[in-house]
Amino acid sequence: MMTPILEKIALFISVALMIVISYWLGQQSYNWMPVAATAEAKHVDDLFSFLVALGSFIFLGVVGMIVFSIITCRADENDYTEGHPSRGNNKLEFFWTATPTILVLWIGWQSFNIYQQLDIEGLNKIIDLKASESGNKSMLIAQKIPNQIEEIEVIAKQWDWTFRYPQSNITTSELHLPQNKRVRLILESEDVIHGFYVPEFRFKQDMIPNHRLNFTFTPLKEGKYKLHDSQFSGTYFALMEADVYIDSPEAYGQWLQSAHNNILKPSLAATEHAHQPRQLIRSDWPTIEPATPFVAQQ
Ligand SMILES: [Cu+2]
Repeated sequence: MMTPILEKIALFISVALMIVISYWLGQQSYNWMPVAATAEAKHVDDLFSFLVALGSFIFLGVVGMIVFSIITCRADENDYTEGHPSRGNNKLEFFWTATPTILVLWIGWQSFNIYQQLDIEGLNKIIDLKASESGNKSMLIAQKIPNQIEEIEVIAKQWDWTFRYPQSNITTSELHLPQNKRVRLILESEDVIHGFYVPEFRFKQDMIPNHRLNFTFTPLKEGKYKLHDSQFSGTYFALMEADVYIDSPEAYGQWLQSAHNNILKPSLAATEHAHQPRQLIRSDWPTIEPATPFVAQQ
């Protein structure tokens, strides 16, 4: 048996140790993610690290308590008396009601803050309503739209991505982004709900038919990435992929020059649909043919 003062010291040391280990795990979690290719990715990684640290702390606390109890609180063999009652312990009730409430509020608050730092215009408008009431709206919009911004339209249809560069009058099947420059994506869907998802960008946004959503961000790391559809948008949705490049300003300029005579890639879904394997069992379920890629319409 430990004396009360020793118990307090042991508790203090184990909590301190738990904080150190949780913090360390939180820092480790930055390496579990793919490369962070945009400026905004940092916010999402920070939130993830915070959640990992918090989760580790709770996990260590609960498991530590169980292990501690197993070692120190064993009943003697043949001892069938009831244990110490925890019912009616107001202190304990208060503790395990207040702690999760505060934790959940804290997580919600952190997530909300990060979401506000991401510049999704269709959604920010709702939050801006309050500012417009007090007459600050023009100021807010002025802050939000810097002079130098690259606008790119992203058009999704079953199951093909199309990118339009209105400032350069280019239409392509691969997305090129200029490094270190603000980019505004204008997301549009022509049929059903699709999801724009590049893991390295930490950016996943649903695209809703008849509803344009603008998203502004800054690409940072040069390289080739892959765009996926994060929504189940039909039979061939898993083939709904596109190459995404972050180019240095010079390479981006060159690409814009050469893109007019670019060889455009055929849609993966259309190719797959054309080469359907012979099946023993046919379900004859109704399905939708892949939309013709825009190349064929020219
Ligand atoms: Cu889709």
